[in-house]
Amino acid sequence: MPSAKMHRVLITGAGGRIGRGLRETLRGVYPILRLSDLVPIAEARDGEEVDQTNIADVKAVERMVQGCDGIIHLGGISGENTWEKILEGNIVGLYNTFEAARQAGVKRIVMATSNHAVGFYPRSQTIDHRVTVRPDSRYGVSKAFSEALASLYSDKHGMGFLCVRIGNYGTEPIDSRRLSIWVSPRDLTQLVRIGLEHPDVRYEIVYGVSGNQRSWYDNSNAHRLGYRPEDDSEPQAAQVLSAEAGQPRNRIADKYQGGTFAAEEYDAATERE
Ligand code: 15L
Repeated sequence: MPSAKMHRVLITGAGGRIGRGLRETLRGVYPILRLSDLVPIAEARDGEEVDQTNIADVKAVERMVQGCDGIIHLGGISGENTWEKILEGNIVGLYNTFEAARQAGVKRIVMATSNHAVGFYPRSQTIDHRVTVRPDSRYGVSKAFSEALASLYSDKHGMGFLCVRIGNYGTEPIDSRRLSIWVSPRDLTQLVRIGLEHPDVRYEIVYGVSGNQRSWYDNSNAHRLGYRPEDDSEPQAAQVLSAEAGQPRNRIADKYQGGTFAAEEYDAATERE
């Protein structure tokens, strides 16, 4: 089992919403945070290194991961997009990152996978970490790919992976769907730390959601690893639901967990349960 001692931790996609959040909540937790993005980001403070890398560029990725013990991989495309963009950021870029990490001796990777890897499960079903993937978009397929690639690098090369199927990250839930999949900054931070620091993580899938009463997930695997969420969307529920009352609805978006990701481009003649 790889040692979980983290000296330098790399965050890819550090300029995005989750990256900017983790930059603050992980500040001072590890001696060095290396923060990388495709675009320029705020300059380094004490205990930080800032880097600009396109993860589709192998040589640049090799430099990016050099000297890192752990990686929080948020880089790539973070929503539905053209196949070309998904291919470059979430398939080629992902492969480059894992392969460079292997060569550089990185011990742990926390992979930001997504609820959209399983977004075609109906909302009527509670799913756990063992279900077959059921992506709701090209983006969701790329996240399923990330889980498969992580499994390969774990089995074949002994690297440790925590694949976090992130719901919706933010300070509060923004709509009725997000009441079920919301994750607060402190709860996601807790999960990320489990991924980097837990002594026994070889290959695990967990849901990156707070302790929401309306959750569609059985997150017992996260609990088994010590996750104790501090937040729940429920206190916001009445307000979120009343703000949404009377808005036009989409049958497919409302039926499946992935919401609009499932409904977009949908043209099946019959609905799969
Ligand atoms: C995701 O995976 C996206 O990265 C994020 O932008 C949201 O769309 C989120 O899912 C969601 O489902 O709300």
